[in-house]
Amino acid sequence: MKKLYGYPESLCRVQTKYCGGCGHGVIHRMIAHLIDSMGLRDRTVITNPVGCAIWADLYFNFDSVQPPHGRTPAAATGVKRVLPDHLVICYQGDGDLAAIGAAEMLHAANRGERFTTIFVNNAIYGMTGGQMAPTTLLGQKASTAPYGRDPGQAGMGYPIRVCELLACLDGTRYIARGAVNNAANVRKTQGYIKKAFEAQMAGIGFTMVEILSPCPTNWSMDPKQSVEWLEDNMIPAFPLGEIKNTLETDAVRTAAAIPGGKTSGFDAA
Ligand SMILES: Cc1ncc(C[n+]2csc(CCOP(=O)(O)OP(=O)(O)O)c2C)c(N)n1
Ligand code: SF4
Ligand SMILES: [Mg+2]
Repeated sequence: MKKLYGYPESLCRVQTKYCGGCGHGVIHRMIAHLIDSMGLRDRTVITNPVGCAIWADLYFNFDSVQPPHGRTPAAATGVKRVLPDHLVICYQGDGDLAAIGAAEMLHAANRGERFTTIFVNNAIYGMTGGQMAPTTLLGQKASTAPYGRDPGQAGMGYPIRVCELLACLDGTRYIARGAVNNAANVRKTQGYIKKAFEAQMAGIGFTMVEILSPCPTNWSMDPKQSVEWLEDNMIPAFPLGEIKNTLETDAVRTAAAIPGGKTSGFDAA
């Protein structure tokens, strides 16, 4: 009998601390499944964020590093440079990546560092109780924006579209945005992550997959409402799809530069 679904070896068999309906758990599973299928569990290092995913080292069954808040791209840079044959994953929330760690991410991407960022955008600071993040939508309420985000209010500004921002940097090679609102999008997002991981292992430069993810607790919704809110509000503001993809050209260039090098297929899903 063909086994269609199983518990990934790259996930520990423990109960998570994530709230019901949180997207982090689904995203962990996608990553774990891909690492198993690529046979990379012994050659993977993840740099965990400060945020709700700070506990990721309890859940992933491979090596991890815990840098301070927002400093994961700097740590991932060091790990990847020392261990170039490893898969290095820089896991970040929107507060971690786009607020306190914005400079680290921008410069790591611009330098074309060869790790893969998994950017979990839930439009809020989840761990600390729902403060406004750089990705909070216009009009969206947060504990620090109780009347909704208003660009006319001092200091609030506009939601940052991180993929589009990083796509214009010459150091970036593959930038995509997915979501975990339904099975079809989970599958599509897993395809994006697969492409990014394969590109990294082929030695091609900076790759990132942003994932729109519900935070029912801080959005004050139940899990079903939070998925609907994500579909009605987040997806229009942060369009899904591949934002930048130079992999085919880069694969040819990389293969040409390595004696006996081969191009690798970047088929999604
Ligand atoms: C230097 C520093 N400043 C602030 C904090 C408090 N802090 C912890 S997590 C966090 C934001 C997390 O939000 P996000 O990155 O979006 O992750 P989420 O919990 O939403 O997944 C903040 C501000 C901290 N731990 N360290
Ligand atoms: S607070 Fe939000 S991001 Fe954190 S575990 Fe709960 S649902 Fe997930
Ligand atoms: Mg967040």
